[in-house]
Amino acid sequence: MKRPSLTVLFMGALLFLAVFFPGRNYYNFLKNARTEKTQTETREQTITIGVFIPGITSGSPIYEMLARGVLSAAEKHNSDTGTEQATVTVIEGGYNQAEWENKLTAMAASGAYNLIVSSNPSLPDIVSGISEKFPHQYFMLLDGQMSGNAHVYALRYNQREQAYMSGYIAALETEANGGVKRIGLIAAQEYPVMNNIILPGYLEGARAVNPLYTVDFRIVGNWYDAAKAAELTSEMIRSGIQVLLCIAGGANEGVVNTASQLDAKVVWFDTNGYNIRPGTVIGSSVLYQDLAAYYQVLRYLSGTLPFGTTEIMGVNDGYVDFVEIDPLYINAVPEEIRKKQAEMITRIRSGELLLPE
Ligand code: RBF
Repeated sequence: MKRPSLTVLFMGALLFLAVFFPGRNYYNFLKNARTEKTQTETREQTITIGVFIPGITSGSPIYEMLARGVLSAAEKHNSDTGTEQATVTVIEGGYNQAEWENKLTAMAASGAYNLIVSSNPSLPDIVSGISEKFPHQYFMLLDGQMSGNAHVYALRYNQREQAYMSGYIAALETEANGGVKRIGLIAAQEYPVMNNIILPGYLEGARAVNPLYTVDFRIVGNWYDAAKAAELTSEMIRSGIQVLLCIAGGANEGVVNTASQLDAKVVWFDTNGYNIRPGTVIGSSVLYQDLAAYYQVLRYLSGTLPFGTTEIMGVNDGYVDFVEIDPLYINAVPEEIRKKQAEMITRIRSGELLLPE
């Protein structure tokens, strides 16, 4: 009888194994091992970033910039590395501020995020408690201040400069029309940065034009009630105010609509607002929070973010600005006023006018 060749014996053995041990055969084993390896590698390589919006993104320029900046940084990182390594999830905390701590705690407790990014001056207090419970969680807090925690990086803006530039243009415009030496500020709520930096900076800017200026400061009570903001605006305009600064998120709409109906002017804060109502918006004192989020997230992704510190960014760092190069600004504001505003900005840039926080 002819002896079976070695190859035939080997094939027979494989067939036997495949038929009688289907779940354990070598091919399945290899396939599983490969899948497991891929999953492990993916798990190790993915960098998950959770963005917590303390409020609602839409209508709040500072949050729109935050989300945009983080998403762009992840895209840039992924395209540079040719991977899908960085992923971003945006979670809105909503307008009920009492719920923010629980929502943020849930994000940290889930362990799903290598980094949690958020923004506003109330976050440091909330995060210091959460950080004690989840000491391995890393945070990036923009528009806030928190130093000395090795898992938290913070960045805030020089809002004395931002508010000063707003007060200056508001007073220049009011002066040009004559009338009461009073400008308006409509804020959604009171908070330390508002009361101790923005309001005094706005007044300081106006008083640099004329020391007799005062500010009529009114509070909406939340970041969304445009009808209430409209009511406050019309009261203020009827009392003689011609220019108002609004810092009220979604409620700003009520200020702009009413001002344009009653022929008053608005100074916009945080983003370029000239196109929101051309001719009514006569100033835009901006923060480049989109750039801040973008660059700081890229720094995080490259492992160079200085956790444990707060960085303060102002006009001369390129993060605070007053938008002058915009046809809508040029159309809305007489040259005489634009010239004076430009001179003041030049004094800040040259260091002649120092406005440290
Ligand atoms: N700014 C917004 O534009 N929208 C908001 O919903 C919003 N919510 C805030 C909630 C709290 C508790 C605090 C302290 C600030 C909030 N801000 C909000 C203001 C924001 O941090 C910043 O001061 C202003 O945008 C001016 O730059």
